[in-house]
Amino acid sequence: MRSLPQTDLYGITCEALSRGRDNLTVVRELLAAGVRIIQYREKTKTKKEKYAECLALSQMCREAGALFVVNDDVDLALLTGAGAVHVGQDDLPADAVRKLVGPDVIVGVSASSMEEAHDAVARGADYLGVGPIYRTATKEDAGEAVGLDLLQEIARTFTLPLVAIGGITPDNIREVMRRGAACAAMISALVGAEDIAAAVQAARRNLSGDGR
Ligand code: 3NM
Repeated sequence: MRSLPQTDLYGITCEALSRGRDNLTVVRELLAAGVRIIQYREKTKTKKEKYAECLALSQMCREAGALFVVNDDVDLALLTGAGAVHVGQDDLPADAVRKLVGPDVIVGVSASSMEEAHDAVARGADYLGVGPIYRTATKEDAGEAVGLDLLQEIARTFTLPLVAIGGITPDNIREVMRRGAACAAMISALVGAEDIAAAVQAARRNLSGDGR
């Protein structure tokens, strides 16, 4: 079945923010901490490097029962048996991606406005990444924060799952989920944490209401 796993956290790689740890080490820690969606996102590596990392990460995720998502590179997603591919507004549109990946791979699309959400849904996206919810320095061209109100409006308009992204931390995740996100994507708050397992636990403590 082609659907996003029901889970709270969506971890995304960024080796430059990982405190000297490599992506394999970081993903191993995320999986051990119970994160069940891992997106491979690296903007500066060569295709060859990305291919080798995706092969290893895809297998690690499969063994852990986690969904492996490749950002942007549809070819890498197909070649490494990823369960999902995520594309932004400057990448191939979802209907074109679908032609390449077939019916079984999940296609996620980034949306930062109602118009982009409508377009992605019309083109058959399986989930939307909505953001940046809060201001973030992690993505240079992320633009101004779109905020929780847009997230809530999109959640009320569509039935597909929403992955909130941008500036999300263990401290603000509860509010993000309350406004209609199916799960919360984090880069710096997870891969940049000194203790990754502690960051995952802190997010889950907050979500369960024990953190305050
Ligand atoms: N996409 P952090 S914001 C990769 O708004 C990405 O679509 C965004 O990093 C979007 O969790 C973003 O460190 C960066 O803020 C998220």
